[in-house]
Amino acid sequence: MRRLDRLVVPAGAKVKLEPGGTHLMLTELREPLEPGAVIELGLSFEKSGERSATARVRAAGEQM
Ligand SMILES: [Cu+2]
Repeated sequence: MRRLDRLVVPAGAKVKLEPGGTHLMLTELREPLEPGAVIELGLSFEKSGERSATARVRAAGEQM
């Protein structure tokens, strides 16, 4: 795994974030995440500003 400081998303394109590929890794959490919970993520884009997205927490190794 290699940390990216930025992820380039060309205009009009989609980038899929998923386990085993490019993914988000949440670190330094204030509390543990419970599988099945839905969390809100704050995303910061260079040109389109702040956005939010939701994600369902999956157990490690859980199939998509
Ligand atoms: Cu990772």
